[in-house]
Amino acid sequence: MTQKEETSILVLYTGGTIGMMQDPKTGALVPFDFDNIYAHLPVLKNFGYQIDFYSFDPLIDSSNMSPDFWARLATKIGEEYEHYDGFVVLHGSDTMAYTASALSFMLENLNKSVVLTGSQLPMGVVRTDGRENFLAAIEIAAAKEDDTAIVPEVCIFFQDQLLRGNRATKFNAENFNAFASTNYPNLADVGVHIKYNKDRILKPNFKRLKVHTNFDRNVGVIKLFPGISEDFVRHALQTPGLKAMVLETFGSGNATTASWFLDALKQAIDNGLIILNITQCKGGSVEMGRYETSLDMARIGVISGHDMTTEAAVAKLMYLVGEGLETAKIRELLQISIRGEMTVLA
Ligand code: ASN
Repeated sequence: MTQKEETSILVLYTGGTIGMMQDPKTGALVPFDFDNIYAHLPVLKNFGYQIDFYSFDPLIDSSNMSPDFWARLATKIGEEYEHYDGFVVLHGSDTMAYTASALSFMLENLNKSVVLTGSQLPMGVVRTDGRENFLAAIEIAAAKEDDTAIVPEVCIFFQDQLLRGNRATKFNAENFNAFASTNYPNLADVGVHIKYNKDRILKPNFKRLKVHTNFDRNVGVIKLFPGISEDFVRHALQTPGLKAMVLETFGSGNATTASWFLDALKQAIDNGLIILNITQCKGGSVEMGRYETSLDMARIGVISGHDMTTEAAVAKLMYLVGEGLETAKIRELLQISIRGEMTVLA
Protein backbone atom coordinates (compact mmCIF):
# COMPACT_ATOMS: atom_id res chain seq x y z
CA MET A 1 0.00 0.00 0.00
CA THR A 2 1.18 3.50 -0.69
CA GLN A 3 1.22 6.12 2.04
CA LYS A 4 -1.86 7.71 0.43
CA GLU A 5 -3.92 4.53 0.51
CA GLU A 6 -3.19 4.19 4.18
CA THR A 7 -4.70 7.60 4.90
CA SER A 8 -8.18 7.30 6.30
CA ILE A 9 -10.76 10.00 6.93
CA LEU A 10 -14.05 9.76 8.77
CA VAL A 11 -16.74 12.17 7.55
CA LEU A 12 -19.37 12.90 10.17
CA TYR A 13 -22.55 14.26 8.66
CA THR A 14 -24.77 16.28 11.00
CA GLY A 15 -27.08 17.99 8.48
CA GLY A 16 -27.25 21.59 7.27
CA THR A 17 -27.45 23.00 3.77
CA ILE A 18 -24.42 21.12 2.47
CA GLY A 19 -26.24 17.84 2.83
CA MET A 20 -29.29 18.82 0.80
CA MET A 21 -30.22 18.08 -2.80
CA GLN A 22 -33.30 18.60 -4.91
CA ASP A 23 -35.59 15.61 -5.07
CA PRO A 24 -35.78 14.90 -8.82
CA LYS A 25 -39.50 14.12 -8.53
CA THR A 26 -40.83 16.81 -6.19
CA GLY A 27 -38.17 19.53 -6.53
CA ALA A 28 -38.08 19.88 -2.72
CA LEU A 29 -34.80 19.95 -0.79
CA VAL A 30 -34.14 16.58 0.83
CA PRO A 31 -31.04 15.20 2.61
CA PHE A 32 -28.28 14.00 0.34
CA ASP A 33 -27.57 10.27 0.46
CA PHE A 34 -23.91 10.05 1.42
CA ASP A 35 -23.97 6.29 0.93
CA ASN A 36 -23.98 7.12 -2.78
CA ILE A 37 -21.38 9.86 -2.51
CA TYR A 38 -19.02 8.28 -5.03
CA ALA A 39 -21.78 8.32 -7.65
CA HIS A 40 -22.34 12.06 -7.04
CA LEU A 41 -18.67 12.97 -6.55
CA PRO A 42 -16.57 10.38 -8.40
CA VAL A 43 -13.55 12.68 -8.13
CA LEU A 44 -13.31 11.69 -4.44
CA LYS A 45 -11.70 8.43 -5.56
CA ASN A 46 -8.76 10.37 -6.99
CA PHE A 47 -7.59 11.24 -3.48
CA GLY A 48 -6.76 7.59 -2.95
CA TYR A 49 -7.78 7.82 0.71
CA GLN A 50 -10.11 5.55 2.58
CA ILE A 51 -13.12 7.78 3.26
CA ASP A 52 -15.86 6.50 5.52
CA PHE A 53 -19.16 8.19 6.37
CA TYR A 54 -21.17 8.37 9.54
CA SER A 55 -24.57 10.09 9.50
CA PHE A 56 -26.27 11.32 12.64
CA ASP A 57 -29.92 10.54 13.02
CA PRO A 58 -31.88 12.72 12.73
CA LEU A 59 -29.96 15.12 10.53
CA ILE A 60 -30.52 18.67 11.71
CA ASP A 61 -30.51 22.23 10.53
CA SER A 62 -27.73 23.64 12.67
CA SER A 63 -30.11 26.10 14.31
CA ASN A 64 -31.26 23.05 16.28
CA MET A 65 -27.72 22.31 17.49
CA SER A 66 -27.35 21.64 21.23
CA PRO A 67 -24.78 20.64 23.85
CA ASP A 68 -26.27 17.12 23.75
CA PHE A 69 -25.49 16.89 20.04
CA TRP A 70 -21.98 18.26 20.67
CA ALA A 71 -21.51 15.51 23.23
CA ARG A 72 -22.56 12.85 20.68
CA LEU A 73 -20.23 14.33 18.09
CA ALA A 74 -17.24 14.50 20.44
CA THR A 75 -17.97 11.01 21.77
CA LYS A 76 -18.05 9.59 18.23
CA ILE A 77 -14.74 11.28 17.37
CA GLY A 78 -13.31 9.89 20.62
CA GLU A 79 -14.51 6.36 19.78
CA GLU A 80 -13.08 6.52 16.26
CA TYR A 81 -9.98 8.53 17.10
CA GLU A 82 -7.47 5.70 16.78
CA HIS A 83 -9.09 4.35 13.58
CA TYR A 84 -8.71 7.43 11.39
CA ASP A 85 -6.05 9.95 10.46
CA GLY A 86 -8.46 12.87 10.35
CA PHE A 87 -12.08 13.93 10.67
CA VAL A 88 -14.38 16.10 8.58
CA VAL A 89 -17.63 17.32 10.10
CA LEU A 90 -20.35 18.38 7.66
CA HIS A 91 -22.44 20.94 9.49
CA GLY A 92 -24.89 23.75 8.84
CA SER A 93 -23.13 27.07 8.70
CA ASP A 94 -25.47 28.95 11.06
CA THR A 95 -24.05 27.59 14.32
CA MET A 96 -20.86 26.06 12.97
CA ALA A 97 -18.66 28.48 14.95
CA TYR A 98 -20.41 27.44 18.19
CA THR A 99 -19.89 23.76 17.42
CA ALA A 100 -16.26 24.32 16.45
CA SER A 101 -15.69 26.22 19.71
CA ALA A 102 -17.47 23.55 21.75
CA LEU A 103 -15.47 20.72 20.14
CA SER A 104 -12.21 22.56 20.78
CA PHE A 105 -12.95 22.44 24.51
CA MET A 106 -14.43 18.94 24.45
CA LEU A 107 -11.40 17.43 22.68
CA GLU A 108 -8.42 17.98 24.98
CA ASN A 109 -4.99 16.90 23.63
CA LEU A 110 -6.27 16.78 20.05
CA ASN A 111 -3.44 15.66 17.79
CA LYS A 112 -5.44 15.11 14.60
CA SER A 113 -7.43 17.42 12.34
CA VAL A 114 -11.13 17.96 12.90
CA VAL A 115 -12.27 20.12 9.98
CA LEU A 116 -15.81 21.48 9.99
CA THR A 117 -17.30 22.57 6.72
CA GLY A 118 -20.65 23.23 5.11
CA SER A 119 -22.05 25.37 2.35
CA GLN A 120 -24.35 28.23 1.50
CA LEU A 121 -25.94 26.37 -1.43
CA PRO A 122 -26.99 22.72 -1.20
CA MET A 123 -24.61 20.07 -2.52
CA GLY A 124 -27.22 18.99 -5.05
CA VAL A 125 -27.45 22.46 -6.65
CA VAL A 126 -25.30 23.01 -9.76
CA ARG A 127 -23.59 26.16 -8.46
CA THR A 128 -23.00 24.75 -4.98
CA ASP A 129 -20.05 25.88 -2.89
CA GLY A 130 -20.36 22.60 -0.97
CA ARG A 131 -18.37 20.56 -3.46
CA GLU A 132 -15.18 22.66 -3.20
CA ASN A 133 -15.55 23.08 0.55
CA PHE A 134 -15.97 19.36 1.05
CA LEU A 135 -13.04 18.35 -1.16
CA ALA A 136 -10.65 20.87 0.39
CA ALA A 137 -11.75 19.88 3.91
CA ILE A 138 -10.90 16.24 3.11
CA GLU A 139 -7.49 17.20 1.77
CA ILE A 140 -6.73 19.33 4.84
CA ALA A 141 -7.93 16.66 7.28
CA ALA A 142 -5.60 14.17 5.56
CA ALA A 143 -2.57 16.45 5.42
CA LYS A 144 0.39 15.09 7.36
CA GLU A 145 4.04 15.90 7.81
CA ASP A 146 6.40 13.48 9.53
CA ASP A 147 3.38 11.24 10.10
CA THR A 148 1.68 13.97 12.15
CA ALA A 149 -1.38 16.04 11.20
CA ILE A 150 -0.35 19.43 9.84
CA VAL A 151 -3.39 21.02 11.52
CA PRO A 152 -3.99 19.18 14.81
CA GLU A 153 -6.88 21.48 15.70
CA VAL A 154 -10.63 21.89 15.43
CA CYS A 155 -10.97 24.24 12.47
CA ILE A 156 -13.47 25.59 9.95
CA PHE A 157 -12.89 25.48 6.24
CA PHE A 158 -15.10 27.74 4.13
CA GLN A 159 -14.49 29.01 0.60
CA ASP A 160 -10.75 29.58 0.64
CA GLN A 161 -9.91 30.02 4.28
CA LEU A 162 -9.01 27.60 7.04
CA LEU A 163 -9.81 29.24 10.37
CA ARG A 164 -9.24 28.20 13.95
CA GLY A 165 -12.67 26.99 15.05
CA ASN A 166 -12.82 28.88 18.32
CA ARG A 167 -11.76 32.12 16.60
CA ALA A 168 -14.32 32.02 13.80
CA THR A 169 -17.69 33.72 13.43
CA LYS A 170 -20.34 33.47 10.75
CA PHE A 171 -20.52 37.01 9.46
CA ASN A 172 -22.33 36.71 6.13
CA ALA A 173 -25.58 34.91 5.32
CA GLU A 174 -25.26 35.52 1.58
CA ASN A 175 -21.64 35.25 0.41
CA PHE A 176 -19.82 31.99 -0.09
CA ASN A 177 -17.12 33.57 2.03
CA ALA A 178 -19.30 33.30 5.14
CA PHE A 179 -16.81 33.14 8.02
CA ALA A 180 -14.29 35.51 9.51
CA SER A 181 -11.61 35.27 12.14
CA THR A 182 -10.78 38.88 12.82
CA ASN A 183 -8.58 38.36 15.85
CA TYR A 184 -6.47 35.46 14.64
CA PRO A 185 -4.79 34.87 11.27
CA ASN A 186 -5.97 32.11 8.93
CA LEU A 187 -4.45 28.69 9.61
CA ALA A 188 -4.27 28.15 5.86
CA ASP A 189 -5.17 29.98 2.67
CA VAL A 190 -6.43 27.86 -0.17
CA GLY A 191 -6.00 28.77 -3.82
CA VAL A 192 -3.95 26.93 -6.37
CA HIS A 193 -1.95 25.66 -3.40
CA ILE A 194 -2.93 25.06 0.20
CA LYS A 195 -0.63 27.39 2.09
CA TYR A 196 -0.43 26.40 5.73
CA ASN A 197 0.59 29.18 8.12
CA LYS A 198 2.51 26.74 10.26
CA ASP A 199 3.66 29.17 12.91
CA ARG A 200 -0.01 30.00 13.59
CA ILE A 201 -1.14 26.40 14.01
CA LEU A 202 -1.18 24.73 17.44
CA LYS A 203 1.60 22.19 17.94
CA PRO A 204 0.68 18.57 18.71
CA ASN A 205 1.44 17.47 22.28
CA PHE A 206 1.20 13.70 21.58
CA LYS A 207 -0.76 13.16 24.78
CA ARG A 208 -3.79 10.90 24.97
CA LEU A 209 -7.08 12.43 23.79
CA LYS A 210 -9.46 13.30 26.61
CA VAL A 211 -13.11 13.88 25.73
CA HIS A 212 -15.12 16.23 28.00
CA THR A 213 -18.84 16.16 27.33
CA ASN A 214 -20.31 17.56 30.53
CA PHE A 215 -21.32 21.00 29.34
CA ASP A 216 -23.49 23.08 31.70
CA ARG A 217 -26.22 25.09 29.97
CA ASN A 218 -26.66 27.55 32.84
CA VAL A 219 -24.85 30.23 30.89
CA GLY A 220 -26.31 33.44 29.46
CA VAL A 221 -25.45 36.38 27.24
CA ILE A 222 -26.46 40.02 27.73
CA LYS A 223 -25.78 42.31 24.79
CA LEU A 224 -25.63 45.88 26.06
CA PHE A 225 -27.23 48.78 24.18
CA PRO A 226 -27.83 52.39 25.12
CA GLY A 227 -31.07 52.48 27.08
CA ILE A 228 -30.97 48.87 28.34
CA SER A 229 -33.33 48.72 31.30
CA GLU A 230 -32.46 47.97 34.91
CA ASP A 231 -35.35 45.54 35.06
CA PHE A 232 -34.10 43.52 32.12
CA VAL A 233 -30.52 43.35 33.42
CA ARG A 234 -31.57 42.40 36.98
CA HIS A 235 -33.99 39.73 35.74
CA ALA A 236 -31.37 38.24 33.44
CA LEU A 237 -28.72 38.17 36.18
CA GLN A 238 -31.18 36.56 38.60
CA THR A 239 -32.19 33.75 36.24
CA PRO A 240 -32.68 30.71 38.47
CA GLY A 241 -29.69 28.35 38.32
CA LEU A 242 -27.57 30.73 36.24
CA LYS A 243 -23.84 30.19 36.82
CA ALA A 244 -22.10 32.37 34.26
CA MET A 245 -22.96 35.35 32.08
CA VAL A 246 -21.23 36.74 29.03
CA LEU A 247 -21.57 40.52 28.95
CA GLU A 248 -21.23 41.85 25.41
CA THR A 249 -19.93 45.36 26.01
CA PHE A 250 -18.96 48.34 23.85
CA GLY A 251 -15.55 48.97 22.28
CA SER A 252 -12.65 47.86 24.43
CA GLY A 253 -14.96 46.47 27.11
CA ASN A 254 -16.91 49.53 28.20
CA ALA A 255 -20.38 49.85 29.72
CA THR A 256 -22.60 52.42 31.34
CA THR A 257 -21.32 53.75 34.67
CA ALA A 258 -24.91 54.04 36.03
CA SER A 259 -24.87 52.97 39.66
CA TRP A 260 -27.84 50.58 39.24
CA PHE A 261 -25.85 48.66 36.62
CA LEU A 262 -22.72 48.26 38.71
CA ASP A 263 -24.84 47.40 41.78
CA ALA A 264 -26.67 44.68 39.84
CA LEU A 265 -23.40 43.19 38.57
CA LYS A 266 -21.75 43.37 41.99
CA GLN A 267 -24.69 41.70 43.70
CA ALA A 268 -24.65 38.88 41.14
CA ILE A 269 -20.87 38.37 41.47
CA ASP A 270 -21.11 38.39 45.28
CA ASN A 271 -23.75 35.64 44.92
CA GLY A 272 -21.28 33.53 42.91
CA LEU A 273 -22.13 34.42 39.31
CA ILE A 274 -19.20 34.53 36.91
CA ILE A 275 -19.38 37.52 34.56
CA LEU A 276 -17.16 37.58 31.49
CA ASN A 277 -16.61 40.78 29.51
CA ILE A 278 -16.57 40.36 25.70
CA THR A 279 -16.62 43.20 23.21
CA GLN A 280 -19.39 43.62 20.65
CA CYS A 281 -16.69 44.70 18.17
CA LYS A 282 -15.67 42.08 15.66
CA GLY A 283 -12.00 42.97 15.97
CA GLY A 284 -9.82 43.99 18.88
CA SER A 285 -9.84 43.17 22.54
CA VAL A 286 -11.37 44.05 25.89
CA GLU A 287 -8.93 46.14 27.91
CA MET A 288 -10.51 46.65 31.27
CA GLY A 289 -9.38 49.83 32.97
CA ARG A 290 -8.41 51.61 29.77
CA TYR A 291 -11.47 53.83 30.10
CA GLU A 292 -13.28 54.89 33.24
CA THR A 293 -16.33 53.06 31.84
CA SER A 294 -14.70 49.67 32.48
CA LEU A 295 -12.61 50.43 35.56
CA ASP A 296 -15.40 49.79 38.07
CA MET A 297 -16.37 46.53 36.39
CA ALA A 298 -12.80 45.31 36.89
CA ARG A 299 -12.93 46.41 40.55
CA ILE A 300 -16.11 44.45 41.31
CA GLY A 301 -14.78 41.25 39.73
CA VAL A 302 -15.99 41.20 36.12
CA ILE A 303 -13.44 39.08 34.21
CA SER A 304 -11.89 40.19 30.92
CA GLY A 305 -12.64 37.87 28.00
CA HIS A 306 -9.87 39.59 26.03
CA ASP A 307 -10.48 39.06 22.28
CA MET A 308 -12.66 35.96 22.48
CA THR A 309 -15.66 35.54 20.22
CA THR A 310 -19.06 35.20 21.87
CA GLU A 311 -19.23 31.66 20.47
CA ALA A 312 -15.96 30.69 22.16
CA ALA A 313 -16.93 32.48 25.39
CA VAL A 314 -20.24 30.62 25.67
CA ALA A 315 -18.56 27.28 24.93
CA LYS A 316 -15.68 27.91 27.34
CA LEU A 317 -18.07 28.81 30.15
CA MET A 318 -20.30 25.78 29.47
CA TYR A 319 -17.17 23.62 29.54
CA LEU A 320 -15.55 25.05 32.69
CA VAL A 321 -18.80 25.18 34.67
CA GLY A 322 -19.67 21.67 33.46
CA GLU A 323 -16.34 20.35 34.74
CA GLY A 324 -17.63 21.16 38.24
CA LEU A 325 -14.62 23.31 39.11
CA GLU A 326 -14.51 25.76 42.01
CA THR A 327 -15.42 29.33 41.05
CA ALA A 328 -11.86 30.48 41.82
CA LYS A 329 -10.43 27.86 39.44
CA ILE A 330 -12.90 28.81 36.70
CA ARG A 331 -11.94 32.48 37.11
CA GLU A 332 -8.27 31.50 36.82
CA LEU A 333 -8.81 29.42 33.64
CA LEU A 334 -10.85 32.21 32.09
CA GLN A 335 -7.82 34.46 32.24
CA ILE A 336 -5.61 32.15 30.22
CA SER A 337 -5.94 30.69 26.75
CA ILE A 338 -6.49 26.92 27.04
CA ARG A 339 -7.22 25.99 23.39
CA GLY A 340 -5.86 28.96 21.51
CA GLU A 341 -9.20 30.74 21.94
CA MET A 342 -7.84 34.14 22.92
CA THR A 343 -4.84 36.41 22.92
CA VAL A 344 -3.92 37.69 26.35
CA LEU A 345 -2.08 40.98 26.01
CA ALA A 346 0.77 41.37 28.51
N1 ASN B 1 -29.73 26.82 8.10
C1 ASN B 1 -28.57 26.16 7.56
C2 ASN B 1 -27.88 25.46 8.75
O1 ASN B 1 -27.15 26.08 9.46
C3 ASN B 1 -27.69 27.14 6.89
C4 ASN B 1 -26.53 26.56 6.13
O2 ASN B 1 -26.06 25.47 6.36
N2 ASN B 1 -26.01 27.32 5.17
O3 ASN B 1 -28.11 24.30 8.96
